Amino acid sequence: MKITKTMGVLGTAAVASGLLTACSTGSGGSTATTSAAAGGGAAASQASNCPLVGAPDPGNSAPPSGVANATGAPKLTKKSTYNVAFSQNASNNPWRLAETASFKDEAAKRGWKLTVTDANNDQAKQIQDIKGLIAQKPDALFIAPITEQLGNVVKEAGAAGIPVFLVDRDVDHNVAKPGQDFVSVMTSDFVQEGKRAAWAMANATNGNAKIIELEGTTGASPAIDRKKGFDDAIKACPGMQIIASQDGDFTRVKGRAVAQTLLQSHPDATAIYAHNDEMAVGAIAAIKAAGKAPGKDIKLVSIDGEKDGLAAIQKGELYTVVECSPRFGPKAFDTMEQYASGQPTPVALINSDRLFNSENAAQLFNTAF
Ligand code: GYE
Repeated sequence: MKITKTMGVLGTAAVASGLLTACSTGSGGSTATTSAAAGGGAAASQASNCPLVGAPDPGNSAPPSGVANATGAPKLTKKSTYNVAFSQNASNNPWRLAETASFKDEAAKRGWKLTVTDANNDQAKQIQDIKGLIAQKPDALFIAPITEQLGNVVKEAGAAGIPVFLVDRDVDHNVAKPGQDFVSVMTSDFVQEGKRAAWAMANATNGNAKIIELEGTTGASPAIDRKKGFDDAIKACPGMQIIASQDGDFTRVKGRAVAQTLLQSHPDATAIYAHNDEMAVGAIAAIKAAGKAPGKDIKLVSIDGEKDGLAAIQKGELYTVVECSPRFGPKAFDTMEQYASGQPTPVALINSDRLFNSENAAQLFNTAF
């Protein structure tokens, strides 16, 4: 949890750089955020003792301040074209595919050479992938670390003189130091995503919910922080409790299997908080298989903003999705060029994200991935 704290402080910085919105999905950015999830509302707040009910969307976290710039990381020489590499941790969901596509599109647009490896959701393979990429000596290395435990191999890349940029997940800063062992880390504010999800869940349930939580991959920073943000936020609501919480590995198949088991052992459950849309879509199938109605008997909230998530909102099965944009290509390469040109480069950059609900899911469907 030290990492989380560090990110909280560092995270305050990067939005101010002006680069940060580059990764948001299109021009909508944070402005597409709505003031309240569909349903809920002020009238509902009278019925429950939960301050989140009827409150406005907490939105994105405040623009960061006081983020250090990278000073001790390997230098990057400015060139007219670059040879870069991206270590992707998996290709098992639309989010990962959209992220890889964003890197490939952006490299093609700039005429850069890009090598992509896919660790197939396997930490040992990702470590080998990264070692292989280090041996190829790319100008810069982009890594989407599967868990926070990848600090050692990140450090190894830095020690080999390669500037490393972390995207979408973080590593343990006690092992690999931002601005030294790697240049910077770019993510959404996952704690804030968890808070927004809790707010949406409170409004979906009028502040009374027995919640099953489907966690992302154990040890992955979004899983740690989405849990923290949600769990902290619902403490204000005595009627909301997490009755079971288990790793669904960010996948549809596992999300469905875990939801099925937990719905059986907790027939009193009234809500599911899934750390990503894939697990929510899996859970919707499990709810139906259990003879219950998603969106009615069991309220669902999740995070990401994939097309299947927005489609589920339109069917009334999923209440709210907090966006987490996977489109890192432009921001990652802009940050790298900023660094190559010798300009101050923040060690942490935080995205702004939107919120999808029944009021905007149809309209924004084409902006989803
Ligand atoms: O939410 C999930 C993916 O690291 C932010 O990982 C990312 C998460 C994203 O597998 O769908």
